[in-house]
Order: sequence, then C-alpha cells, then structure tokens
Amino acid sequence: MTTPALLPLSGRRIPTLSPGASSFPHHRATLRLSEKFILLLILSAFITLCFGAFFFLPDNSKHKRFDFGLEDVLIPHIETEKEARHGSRQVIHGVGAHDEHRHREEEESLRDKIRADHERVLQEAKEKLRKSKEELKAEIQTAKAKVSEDLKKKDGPKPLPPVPMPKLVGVNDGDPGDPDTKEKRDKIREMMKHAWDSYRQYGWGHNELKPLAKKGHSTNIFGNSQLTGRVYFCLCTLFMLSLKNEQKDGLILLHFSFLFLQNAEVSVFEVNIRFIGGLLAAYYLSGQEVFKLKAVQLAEKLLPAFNTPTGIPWAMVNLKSGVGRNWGWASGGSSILAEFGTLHMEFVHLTYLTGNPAYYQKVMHIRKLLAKMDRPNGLYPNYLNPRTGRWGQHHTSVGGLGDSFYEYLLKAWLMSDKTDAEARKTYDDAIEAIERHLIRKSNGGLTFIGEWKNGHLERKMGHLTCFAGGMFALGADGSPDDKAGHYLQLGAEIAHTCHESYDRTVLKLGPEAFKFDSGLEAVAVRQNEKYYILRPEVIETYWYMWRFTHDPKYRQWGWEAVQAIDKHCRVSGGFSGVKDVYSSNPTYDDVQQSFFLAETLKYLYLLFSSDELLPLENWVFNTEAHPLPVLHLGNITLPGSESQR
Ligand code: DMJ
Repeated sequence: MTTPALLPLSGRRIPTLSPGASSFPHHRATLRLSEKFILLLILSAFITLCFGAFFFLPDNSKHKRFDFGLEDVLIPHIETEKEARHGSRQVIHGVGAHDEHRHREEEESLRDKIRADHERVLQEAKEKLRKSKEELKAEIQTAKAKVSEDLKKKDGPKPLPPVPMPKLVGVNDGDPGDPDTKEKRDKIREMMKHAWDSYRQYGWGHNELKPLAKKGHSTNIFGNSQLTGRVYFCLCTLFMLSLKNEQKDGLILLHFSFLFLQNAEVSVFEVNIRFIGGLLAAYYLSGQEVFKLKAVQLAEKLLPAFNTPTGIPWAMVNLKSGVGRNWGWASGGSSILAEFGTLHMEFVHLTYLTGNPAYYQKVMHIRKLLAKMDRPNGLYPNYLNPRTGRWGQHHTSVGGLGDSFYEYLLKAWLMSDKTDAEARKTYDDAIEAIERHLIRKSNGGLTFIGEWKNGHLERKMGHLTCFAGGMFALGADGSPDDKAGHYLQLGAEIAHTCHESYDRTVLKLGPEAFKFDSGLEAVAVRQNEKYYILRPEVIETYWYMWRFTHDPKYRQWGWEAVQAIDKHCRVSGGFSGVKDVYSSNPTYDDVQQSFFLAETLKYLYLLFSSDELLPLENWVFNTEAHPLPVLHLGNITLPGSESQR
C-alpha cells in the first residue's frame, strides 16, 4: 500500500482512489488534497511577498554603509541621494532617440531581472517544501549561528588611534572617615542597590522602570525602539559605588542593547548627555575600551542631525535614516538652546579620543554662530530656528530649555584646564545679563531666578533651575572683577531658597516649580507643578556647596532628602516619583527615572564621601552627572582646532 505522504507540487502525483475503496483511503486522499491546497496558498503568498519586496524595499545603493559596530546601520549619503534624484530627472526629461533607446533597454533588463528573481524564488520555495521538518530546523539553526557569528565579527574592536590618557586623579573609595557619615553613605549605597536590583528584575532591557507595575518603561526621548537605550546612564554610578555584579550585568546589557539600535528616532541631547556621556565616563573610570567604542559608535549616528542650513542640529534624529526634525511644540520649528548648547563636553572628548575633528568642529561652529547673534538685553532666548538662524520666541530661562547651555559654557572652560578663555567670557557675559534681568529677592528675603518672557519677568522658579546654585559656586573662582565671593554667596542663597522649597512641603520633597508672588514664597500653586519626579538639581547644588564651603548644613539638608525619598518614594519594585508633595497621602507616578540612578543617588553619595573622590580640579561632571576628566592638553592640539582659531 502506498504510504500517504505530504507531496510537494512538483513531486509525485496525488494517488487516485479506486471505486469501492474504503472510507479510510478516501479520508486520507481528502486530507492530502487539503494539505496540497494549503501548501499552494503558502507558496503563492511567498511569491507575492517576494515580488512586493522587490518593488517596495529601499534601494540600498543610495545608502552609505558604516562598517563599525554590531549591526550595519544605513545612514543616507546626502550627496549620493542628490545625484540619484538628478539622474532620474535626466531620464524623464532626456532628449533624443539615444536616451529613449537606453531607457527601453534599462526597462527590459529590469523585467528580465524580475523574471529571473521570480524563477529563483519559486525554485527555492519548492526545494524548501521538499525538506523534512528536521532538515528545516537544522537549516534555521545554521542561519542563526551564522548571523551571531557575523555580528561578533562586526563587533570586534576596531582600534582607535592611541591618545595620551588624561590624568585620572581620585578614582578611589572616597571613604568619608567618620562612622556616622559612613553609615549614611552606606544607606545611599543600599538605595542604589535597591533601585538597580529592581531595574534588573523588572525593567531589564528597557530604559526606565515602572516600580509599581513592575515592568519596563520607555519614553520617546529614547527613541521609538523599545530596545534603544539602556543602562549606560548609570554605569559610572555602579563603578563609583563598587557594585561589581551590577557592573557585569550592565556590560552584558550594553552589548545586547546595541544589537537593536535600529530604526529609532532619538533626542540628540538626551542620547548625548545620558548615553554618550555615560559611556565616556565609564570608559575613563574603568579603562575598558568597549565603552569608548560604543560611545563613538553612537556619536557617529548623531552627526546627521547637524545637516541643517545653519549647522544648528535638529532636536531629534533617526538613528537609521539620519533624518532629523524638531519638536512640534518648539516655537516655530526651533531647536532648543539647552539641547544644542549641551554637546560641547562630550564632543570635545570624542574628538580627543578618536582624532576625528568633526565633533569639535560641530560644537565650535554652534558657539561661533551664537557669538555673532544679537541678544535681546544680553539674554539668550531658548529657541533658535535651525533653518533661518533666527531666534524664536523671546523666552529666557535658567531652568528647563536653557539651563545646561550656561552650565556647559562654564564646564567647557573648566574641562580645558581653564584655557578656553572664549568659553569663560561667554559664560561671564551670560550670567551678568541673567543677574541683571532674572535674579531677584522675594519679600521674604529669598533669592530666586525667574523667567524672562517677552520683556516680562515671571516670578517663578523651577526645580531644574536649582542646579544654578552649584553652577555659581563652581564658577566663582575665575570670575571677573574679583567677584568670587559674590558668586559663592549667590550659590549659597540659591541653595537656601531651594531647600526652603523642600522644607515648606508636607513630604519634605521639592515641587517641580514654585512661586514668589502675591504673598507666596517658594511654594507651588498649580496642581500640575506639585510633583516630585526624583530630580537631582537641589542635591547637586548641596554637593557643590559642600565641596566649596564644608558647611555641615549641606550634609544635613542632603540627609533630609535621603530620608524623605526613602520614606515617600520607596516601593517594593524600586523608587517612584510622587504626584503631590503637599499631600500626606500622595499618589505615585510609577516611574523610576534614569537620572535618579545617574544623578540623584550619585550626588548624594558624593555628598557623604571625602573630597578625594573625583576632585573638582581634575574632573568635570556633565549635566547628567557623568564625570569626565579635565583635558590637560599641554602641547597637544585637538584635531580641527587649528581651523577654528
Ligand atoms: C537631567 O537629565 C539633566 O540634568 C538635564 O540637564 C536636566 N535635568 C534632568 C534631570 O532633572
């Protein structure tokens, strides 16, 4: 008896049934027919798919292939695309019989190619269907192994030119000495461990964590790909706190996540400060080459964002296509001052480490362009249009949208071993205008920094603005007209005001924004300004003030914050922000922000460590608290800097 079998279309014929045959063979024959029908359906779907793919997939010849990294990312090559467009116009509007003849020939050869591809795909499909389940399984395994082998090869270190390693001072334990401070520091370490372990357990592979829902969380600043960013934003905190197993976890995830850097649209600023800054800091702190390579790999993908008429980068860029755009809400399609103005530190390090002048040139170009522009009242508006090179809405802020632009002017000078006099002068001029127009004292004697909106001062200060206390203290030394004492005092006053904003709440945690108006002093009025999302700025200022003054009140204020966070934000799945700091029974926002691990806990840890840990003469912290060493360049000239002089 013939064994009923699955017969491929091109194989043996379907056995015919003899009259009077029992129902069993009949049943088997019916089954074989339906099986064949399904196979036919699958095959025709497959062929249709292949045809569709041929016509609709992008033409890779228009893309330039980057040859480093785990996966090959295609970045459009602008010139080639222009050439291609130009070429196609020629075909359409071509004159003369010769062109037409060539056009027909091209069409004919295209048709031949489609026919041949069709035949080949059909043949392959037929062969596939002839194979047994085991053979197919084995084939899939081989293909998988080949892909992972290829990935390994591509990820193999592509050495960068060796450069002298900057002096790394103070990479140590920072033991504070006295037992009480040590105990407090241990508590902060334990909180970091809880935050990390929770992320490890529930948010693994995502950018952030939902500590109540106990699952991963991603926001659009990290791209629409679920697996874009990862843990590099807090790796250096893990190094500092010597959390060894956690470092290993981080490394594994780092490798893993880069496999998925695909079609994601990301914020240039956030990727720079969190990921590139984090990777560079991890490199300097650990000496492990992999971090440097990954930082460069990522930075290369941000460069297309600078392809604008002015060289002011787009806010967002697609990592695969290199297409950039701005936030829909930003005044008239503008780029944001705090975003395009917060690239300098990382980009200078990238040029230093790679020898590629592009990074340095891009940020210096931004600086030069800004220097040429008129500034209303000497102030920098938060919005600048990258197409026209004109300011957008005249809104100036030392908080959101403006903040880290000023910070990076000062830090560019510090990072250059105080040789970048241009950066220092730009910072001094900007701060002078801010003091004149934005800084006031409230009726109750609290110094605050307001916001300037079209010639009007809004007497409101954001939590974000509180970082400025630390910035004033950090910039005191080296300020013009011997105003060092003045700026240290200003830093202390801002620290005091921001502490008041915490102290005047029920939870002893600061609101997102607070007012100094109509009898109000450092309190939030609107419901949507009463939240605390684990932000670091107030603690950052405490730490800088502590380093410069050693006034014990800064440690005391820091400890108040530790207790409040532990009491009101800690949950079994990590730490969460709270929606109302004036309520004794607040609801959680269910997000453990990445900056809580990278910044808030790091600044707290530093506050309770000795000054020997990462001394400020040798390290400059980027705006996400990733420490980068001062570049004592001496006789070394950064590639690209010659043309800037
Ligand atoms: C951080 O991501 C950075 O400090 C940024 O400059 C603004 N603030 C957030 C955290 O609040």
